Amino acid sequence: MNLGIVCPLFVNGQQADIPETIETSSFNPATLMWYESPASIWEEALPVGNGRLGAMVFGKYGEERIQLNEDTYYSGGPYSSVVEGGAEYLPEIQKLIFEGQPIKAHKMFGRHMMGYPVEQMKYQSLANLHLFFENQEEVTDYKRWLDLESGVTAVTYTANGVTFRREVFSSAPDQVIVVQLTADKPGSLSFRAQLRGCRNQAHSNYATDYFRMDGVGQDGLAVTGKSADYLGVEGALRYEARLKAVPEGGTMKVADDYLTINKADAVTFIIAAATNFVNYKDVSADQTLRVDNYLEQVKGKSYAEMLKASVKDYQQYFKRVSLDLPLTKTSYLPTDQRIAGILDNPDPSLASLAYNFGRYALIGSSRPGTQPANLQGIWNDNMNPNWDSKYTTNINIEMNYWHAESGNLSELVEPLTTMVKELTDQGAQVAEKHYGADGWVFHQNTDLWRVAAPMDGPTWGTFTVGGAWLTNQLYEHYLFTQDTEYLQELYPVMKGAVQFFMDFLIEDPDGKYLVTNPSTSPENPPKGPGYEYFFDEVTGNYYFTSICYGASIDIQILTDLFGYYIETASLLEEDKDFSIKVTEARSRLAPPQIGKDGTLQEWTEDLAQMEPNHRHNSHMYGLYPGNVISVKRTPQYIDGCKAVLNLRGDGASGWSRAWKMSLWARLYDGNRANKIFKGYLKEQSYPQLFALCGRKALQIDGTMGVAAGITEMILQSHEGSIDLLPALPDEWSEGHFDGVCARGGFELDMKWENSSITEVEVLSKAGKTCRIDAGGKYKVTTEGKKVSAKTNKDGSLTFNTTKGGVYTLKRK
Ligand code: FUC
Repeated sequence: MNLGIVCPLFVNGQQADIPETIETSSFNPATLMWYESPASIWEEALPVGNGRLGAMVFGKYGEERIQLNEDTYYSGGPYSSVVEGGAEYLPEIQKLIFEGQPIKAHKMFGRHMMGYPVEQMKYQSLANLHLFFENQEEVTDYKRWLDLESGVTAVTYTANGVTFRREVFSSAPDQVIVVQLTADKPGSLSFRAQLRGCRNQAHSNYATDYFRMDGVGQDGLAVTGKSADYLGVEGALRYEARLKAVPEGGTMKVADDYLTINKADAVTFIIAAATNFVNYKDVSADQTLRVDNYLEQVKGKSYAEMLKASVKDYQQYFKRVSLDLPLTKTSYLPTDQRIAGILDNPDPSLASLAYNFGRYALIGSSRPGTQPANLQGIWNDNMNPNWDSKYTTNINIEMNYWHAESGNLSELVEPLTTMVKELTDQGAQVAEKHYGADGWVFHQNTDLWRVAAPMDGPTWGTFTVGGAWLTNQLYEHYLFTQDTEYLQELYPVMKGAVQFFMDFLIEDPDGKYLVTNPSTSPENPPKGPGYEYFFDEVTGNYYFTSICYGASIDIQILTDLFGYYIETASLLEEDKDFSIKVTEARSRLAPPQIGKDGTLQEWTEDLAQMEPNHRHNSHMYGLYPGNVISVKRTPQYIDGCKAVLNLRGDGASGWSRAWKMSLWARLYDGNRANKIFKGYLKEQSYPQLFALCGRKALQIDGTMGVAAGITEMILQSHEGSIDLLPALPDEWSEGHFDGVCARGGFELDMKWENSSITEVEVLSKAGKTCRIDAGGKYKVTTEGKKVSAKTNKDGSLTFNTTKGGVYTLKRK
């Protein structure tokens, strides 16, 4: 079978076109996505991104569309959602909840404790580049692909005897998107280009944005505009996207807002874009000057030079890790066919591709200095995107970063760290004004402007642990890197998060435990006394309420947070007295409980499920991504966890399934995790492996979460040791995983055959003691010399390491 793919490979840094076949098989199905037809909808287009600038490339003939994003282009401007006076209602709300009157409590919370505006700003599409080619109604030999080795997407086809090719990438070093058009016959490139702004759709009542499309000189196009006013927040962003064309041969003309190329041999487009955003409080930059500077910096650079720089930069991240799983014949099919056939045709290597794409998506949407990856990373073509394409933190944004540390992409967590630090600003005001508490608190939604108050309504907005969860997530950065300077930087964030809960926690009605109140187990209505779907006279709508006290997720998140805080305060020798109080409070947090039905309770009270197969797995936080429940340390809860997961089922939204993969992996059931993965591919994945949420929303959390799940199936490190192949599916019987990271500052290269480890190489980045369970007996050496290793009761090995040392484990 000759695939006829002309795939961009890089040999010694040089791009080379090499036709690949399954026989020669240097085309790697774990890093190449390819298709035989263009994207028919935006959700099928192929993404490129440099953390700040994103593009979705349709790969169409006749009329090509390249949709563009800039990561700060949100509606509105600096604003606050803090509302004065809510704190005085808190005791009454708490009382109502303890007395079993959730609907009254819900209404009171809704009227007095919500932030305003009650929703957030939206991330919007910047522009679209359209290319109009004549005589391209029919084409042959069509292929488009995304090469994860280089970060370049391309399309090629033949029309009227000429083979055309376009390549697109988003360069981090040059901060521009580059498009190159070529043809195999000189003088064949004739087309018109237009850069179009995006108008807010009519149903957005609050939108008063504007944009202009213009030609620029003899070789350019521009779109300039202002962000939308929204929910009473004035659009304070100004933006500019500019395209500069560099043709080879032929002629070029700019008239009105079209750029026309006639009979060129090749054309390079450079697209620069910027807004006036400086930070969440400051929009004083000059977007035009920024664009001028970006274009000035690439002046005179050839396409090949820009490509080489971009690929080199991208590969410093991507090449750190490689995962290979068994290839089958199916692995060589176009990616959409591989996905469509996954339930019938074994193709373990598709998991490698999904893993690699999860890393690709993070490299493309979160770089030091950019915004963190939002619900859609940075890719969004809609002026009213699903859930505003912002930051939802009752699962989604945390999930975006689950694979970052193990996936050797530690630096890419920086935007999240910065966001959390910035959230403490309004977060401290919300703590004081809404709760009368010290420290800082953040709920379930935020946007570019870092609002922190309860949002969307009490059913969602009573989630007080969004900031605590994010803080735990950032602590993982320390666990993986052992970077104490980072811990020092994080300490005020951790302390502030703990301070809030030390004030907010309250004794439960029996005076036994400390609990949160109000609380919610995200978006899941309990069934129990007082819990009904109810009619609200104010809005005229039916609602359900999830308001309660002591949702298990809160307690588990706080168990981790307080534990991490106590360890950190001791390590950094800070706040001894406060730390003692936190230790006491931690010991009084309600423990995990098994309910009457044998499941792990979702609430401190043993309430039933209104929706047993709800997509959120909130009370499983402690099993994953948290570290409260584990097979080895708390076996008494494991049957209850399995019962929850069986009740939830293996379906639901993309991110829900991704989460279940990791949960089953932590329960050591790799085959179940693999089954869920395949169902995810089939039902909740777009053809380029972006995840779906439900029926049609593209959401990137599932994409990232799946990469984390695949990792947990092959390597875990939350039990105080590095556990290899803890949940390996039967189908993944052979493989290697190189460059993967574990807690304690270790980086591993591992290889397995017949589902058993054959060889492991451990790089110790922090010089810590290494405890590792590779399943069997191993000889440890470093630089050819034997290392003395202790065999523990559970069969794992412990040996000392030095910083920078490489240790080889060979099966005895
Ligand atoms: C959570 C989920 C929804 C969606 C939204 C962005 O609230 O419950 O399914 O993913 O985030």
